Amino acid sequence: MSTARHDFMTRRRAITAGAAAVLLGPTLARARASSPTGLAPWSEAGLVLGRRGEFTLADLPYAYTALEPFIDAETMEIHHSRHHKAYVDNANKALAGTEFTGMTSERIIAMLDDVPSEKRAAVRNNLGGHINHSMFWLMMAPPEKGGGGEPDGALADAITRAFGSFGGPGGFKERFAQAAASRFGSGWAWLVSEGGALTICSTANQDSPYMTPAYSGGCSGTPILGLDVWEHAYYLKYRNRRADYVGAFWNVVNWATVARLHTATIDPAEIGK
Ligand code: MN3
Repeated sequence: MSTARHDFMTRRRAITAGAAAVLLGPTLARARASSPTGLAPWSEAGLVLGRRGEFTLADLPYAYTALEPFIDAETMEIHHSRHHKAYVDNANKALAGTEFTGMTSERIIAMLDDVPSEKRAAVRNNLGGHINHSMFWLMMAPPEKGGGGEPDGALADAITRAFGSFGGPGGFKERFAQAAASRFGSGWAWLVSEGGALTICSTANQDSPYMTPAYSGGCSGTPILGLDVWEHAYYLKYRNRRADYVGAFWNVVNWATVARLHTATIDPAEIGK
């Protein structure tokens, strides 16, 4: 690996590990204090490949019914307890006996070229699915617990700088919805940050902005907001009306979490605070 490449990967790993720490917030501080394993603190939430070679499926931080009527309980239950669980189980199968023990999911998917070729597709799809969904659940909140509304502070300023406005014509919401609508088949729409500068992009299947551009289709950076546009995420309630699901999503976006993730991409010293 060249020095420049190595520096890039080291920086990238520091940033991605920090994003996981910020997502989990105070839980991590408790985990750090009590963890007997010596693993990174967010291991308690399943984002580190444990010494037994296993990721775990964390409980949602709210009930399956909590995002009603915007996202229905049956969809949430199937999505989390079956789809996400399958990604966890299959990622564990693929990574069993490999050298990645103790690494975060974000770090492993950022180094797919280092994964043995016969396991690479399984790791890309299933570990990608695990990290994407782990973040997705935390990027939403019930409206009575802070979901919806609009961002403020530095995040609002960055959005205006990048897209002209939050909700105006041609602004952030319209462009993000367009990215979600135009992703053909299954995938994700993302708001990503590089050093605080924001872009909107989308990935296919379970590819992630944490992956290198060759895998992410050029949608790279630290994801701070993601929307699952697989049919399993909306079909029970919205049928083929993906745009209606995207419209409903704005009612449950956890902007406080998005803002913390954004801050961490500007100032890594904020990591873990
Ligand atoms: Mn999904």
